[in-house]
Amino acid sequence: AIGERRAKAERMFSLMDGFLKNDPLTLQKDILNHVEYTVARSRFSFDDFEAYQALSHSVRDRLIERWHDTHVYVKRTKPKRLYFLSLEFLMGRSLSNSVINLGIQDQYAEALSQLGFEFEVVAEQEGDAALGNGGLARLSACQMDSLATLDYPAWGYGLRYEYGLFRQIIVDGFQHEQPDYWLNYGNPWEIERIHVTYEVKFYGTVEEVEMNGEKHQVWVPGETVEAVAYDNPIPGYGTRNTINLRLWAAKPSNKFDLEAYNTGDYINSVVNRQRAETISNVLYPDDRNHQGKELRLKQQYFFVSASLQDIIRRFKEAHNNFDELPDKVALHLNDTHPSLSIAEIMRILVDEEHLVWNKAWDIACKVFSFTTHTVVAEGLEKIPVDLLGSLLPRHLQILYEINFKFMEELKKKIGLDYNRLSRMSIVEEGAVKSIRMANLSIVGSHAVNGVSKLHLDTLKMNTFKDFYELWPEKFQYKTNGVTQRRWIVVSNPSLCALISKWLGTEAWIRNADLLTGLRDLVDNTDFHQEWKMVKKVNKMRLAEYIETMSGVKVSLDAMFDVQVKRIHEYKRQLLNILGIIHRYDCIKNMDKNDRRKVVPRVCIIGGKAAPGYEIAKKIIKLSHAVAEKINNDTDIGDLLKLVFIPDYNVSVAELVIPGADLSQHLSTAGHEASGTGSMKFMMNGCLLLATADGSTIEIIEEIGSDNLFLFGAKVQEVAELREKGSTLKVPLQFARVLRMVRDGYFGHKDYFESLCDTVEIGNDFYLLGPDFGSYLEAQAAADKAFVEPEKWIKMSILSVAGSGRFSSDRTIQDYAERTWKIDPCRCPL
Ligand code: 9GP
Repeated sequence: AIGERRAKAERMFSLMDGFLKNDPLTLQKDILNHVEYTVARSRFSFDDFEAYQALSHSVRDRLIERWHDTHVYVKRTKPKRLYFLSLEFLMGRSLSNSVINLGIQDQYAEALSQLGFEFEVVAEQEGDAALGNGGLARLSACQMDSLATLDYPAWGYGLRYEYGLFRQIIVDGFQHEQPDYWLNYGNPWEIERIHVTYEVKFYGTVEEVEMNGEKHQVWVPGETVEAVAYDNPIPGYGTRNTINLRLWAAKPSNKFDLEAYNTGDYINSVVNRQRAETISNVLYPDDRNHQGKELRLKQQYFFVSASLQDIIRRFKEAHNNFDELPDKVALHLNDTHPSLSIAEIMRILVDEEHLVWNKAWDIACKVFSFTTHTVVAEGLEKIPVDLLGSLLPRHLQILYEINFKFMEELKKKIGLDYNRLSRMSIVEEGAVKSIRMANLSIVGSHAVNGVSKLHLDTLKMNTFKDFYELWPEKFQYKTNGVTQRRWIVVSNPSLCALISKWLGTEAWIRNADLLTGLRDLVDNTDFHQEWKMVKKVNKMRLAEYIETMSGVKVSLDAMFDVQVKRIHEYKRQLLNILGIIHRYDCIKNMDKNDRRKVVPRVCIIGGKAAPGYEIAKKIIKLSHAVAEKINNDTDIGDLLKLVFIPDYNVSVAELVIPGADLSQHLSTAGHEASGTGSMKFMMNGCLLLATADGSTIEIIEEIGSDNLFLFGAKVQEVAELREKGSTLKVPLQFARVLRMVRDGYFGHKDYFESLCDTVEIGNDFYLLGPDFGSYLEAQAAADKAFVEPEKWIKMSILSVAGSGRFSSDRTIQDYAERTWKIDPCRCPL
């Protein structure tokens, strides 16, 4: 039989032309073939979008080849594997990133140009895959890129939402949400795996049965849905390794509801089956509040169940003993969204594989690790027990059992300290009895990670203090990072070329620490000239975009000052807008002479507000109202402009970030777990104006406080300031600009009243008033530096030079070595 198999394999191999070739001529042929046979258009007549479709299919062929090789190699070498479980991945576009990582961008550009197309124009045809909300989701995408590049044997698991994050459209300055049915035009980057399906069960009852004289709990489900796998190959850079992001879609199960069919209720039974698909329909658009929604819980379990079935099946193919699971499998919980995995793995091991509880629990605790992305306890997920018990009755029993055993252990350690016991319990008693997902994740994981040093300190001292005191060794931090492949190579090709030219190598693309080499060039005036040109090119690109989007013409000589991120009170976009009003007010009151000294600014704000977050929506409206006033004031001219960039997403970020001179990160100290936008901006030579929050503290360690503009209360001062309440002193300028808004200077007097109330003395939780003075000082320092171009350029170079530490490669390597204990597994060329 082996001989037969080998003969067959040899024959197959002889039928192949070997691996796909990457010379421009072959690529042209491939593109044309895909135009004709995949897109089914005539190869003599196709447009940019059809060219994009054909091109991406030809790239996909190459990805699949490497994906297969990686898969086969990993299967053969059997290393310990990482499975990264995340309900959100904000991938953005794939084309440019893929051809760059495959190392065939130039060949494709040439191939397309010979066919009469331009690569950049064709690449613009791609829509964003927005299967996530904000920081957490984009971080997952960066980490996938790093896992592949560093050759780790890893897979991501998530959900294939049919509607990604809503599209933001602005009508009269108000945010409206439109569904993002991103699959409308097909998705060439995914591979539907019709043969990889699992049944996922919901509802029903638990029955006790006796087997071999022992009692067993058997879950008799009330509804079954099918999970179908969609694979998304993720190529590494400078390696053949291409890993997999497996996303699940819900389909009606093939099990027929015979009774319904027999009673002749055919239409209703089809409609009921169709309901199954709603599970993976839509991404929840709120980035931190998911409390108590049945569909959300269904999504979580659906993705957890399908992923674990898949992982366990793969493990069992190669092993016949669960003792080996912790040596072969690491399961990472990206926030609490996948934390039901802990109960699910216990159900599988105990109910299905018949392991004894303690053994199963020991295995579970060894395989799971957990990262939290939140700061405040109120932001942590809780699931009402009633909801969980009805949807997943067996899991509720398991969760109670986990908690019971944990509480017994705890009592032995801390005695009958009931307050502490109740704080640490997985089950929260109270008006709505709930399961605390963070407590579950901590109890069931061997490592709990914060996303910056400061974040970990906050977790240790406040949020998870009780747990830290119990298990100090579990708590670690891995400061976030972003991938330089996406955030320099793809989004800023001119800077990429400049860095490679002056460092004399492209090795920094795989090893961002090499960027420190730029420090040696900080005084080189030739280098400065080229640096300046790069920024100018990117500013031109951004200015064109702004004009197309908003009709506002902006001057390239102005400082481009950007704040783009989700709109949240704690991120303090309102502080920025009030600062802009102050600037406007000052200019209006200046004479001609003083106006000559003003540094012209283009203030750019962008970001989405969760659809139900009223105050955030008012902030968006205020920025439009202020923009209208300022931009139409001919007396001010180019001295100040304000633009709101609608529908901020990954591909818009790729355009905005390289063009920014200054970027603002204004969170009240202690509220941003890490922040990753700042890292992208610094990688692009943009200076930061920031509070000492999240990973900014580590950015300061790296580039020095002289190379950014720091302001605001420190984290240790925040509580004291809050305690002062209505006795707090705020600068007169703050009271003045707030009054302008209240008095209707920008219209909509009544509408903005409640927004102004949130920052009035005594009510100002995020401390805009107390921080306003130092904010204005930092802004003044930025103006001063901007008019000394040499100084500004040096600061800009040093920012990029110090950004290597904030590469997601560093983060991932740290996780791999200290938490997951996995080794690279590099597929031979
Ligand atoms: O708010 C945090 C942000 O500070 C952090 O950088 C990011 C990645 O760790 O996660 C964000 N959290 C979320 O997006 C949702 O909690």
